[in-house]
Amino acid sequence: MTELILALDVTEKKKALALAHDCAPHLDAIKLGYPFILSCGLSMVRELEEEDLPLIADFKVADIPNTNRLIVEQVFDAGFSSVICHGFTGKDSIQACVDTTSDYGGACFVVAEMSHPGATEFFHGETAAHIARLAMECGADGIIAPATRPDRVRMLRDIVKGRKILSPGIGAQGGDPDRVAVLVDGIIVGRAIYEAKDPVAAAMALNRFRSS
Ligand code: 3DU
Repeated sequence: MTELILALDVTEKKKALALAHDCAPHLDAIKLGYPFILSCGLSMVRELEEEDLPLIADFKVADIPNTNRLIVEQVFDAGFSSVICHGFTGKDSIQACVDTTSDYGGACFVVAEMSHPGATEFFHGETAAHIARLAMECGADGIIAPATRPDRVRMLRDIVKGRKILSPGIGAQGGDPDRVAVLVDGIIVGRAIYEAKDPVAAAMALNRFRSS
């Protein structure tokens, strides 16, 4: 089963809530990040809880361990069920995110390699593999890996055996769901759904991977 996760990077409150509501039956989770939270407010997390879907906080937490802990506490107190943190900060910072997450019974995902072209300057090759290994050592629930590079996802899969890979980059960034969905546990899709003429139809079309 490959989950479908909507990246709700919509900055207009009414539109965001309507999109989430209409697409919800075809989704497994909703990912919220800075665009939505900074424009609409953290209190929106409680409003979105009505959709009865897990909410993932994509704040790419990347600070010293103590600050990471304080951030992750705020994330779970706000009503999220998962958090995404960066891994380049090193083992102690990842561990702080994982430990705080487990205090709340949530899930923590670590960005191993990003999906955009510039990612190859730093987040690539052995560095990404190293981050993925650290994430596993720290007890993270999984990693984020790029749908734009299925070969890299395949390589990272060997490291994160038994845990999850969530993968953004499908559609607007050029990733092909037919190539990636079989390799991962969840695809994260934003613009290909929320900018579509018919977002519900777009979500339904991507929903077909849930049985693959
Ligand atoms: O390109 P889309 O519109 O489908 O959005 C992808 C989402 O996933 C967006 O929220 C972005 O911030 C997030 N993301 C990546 O695209 C790539 C990463 O490596 C990590 C997160």
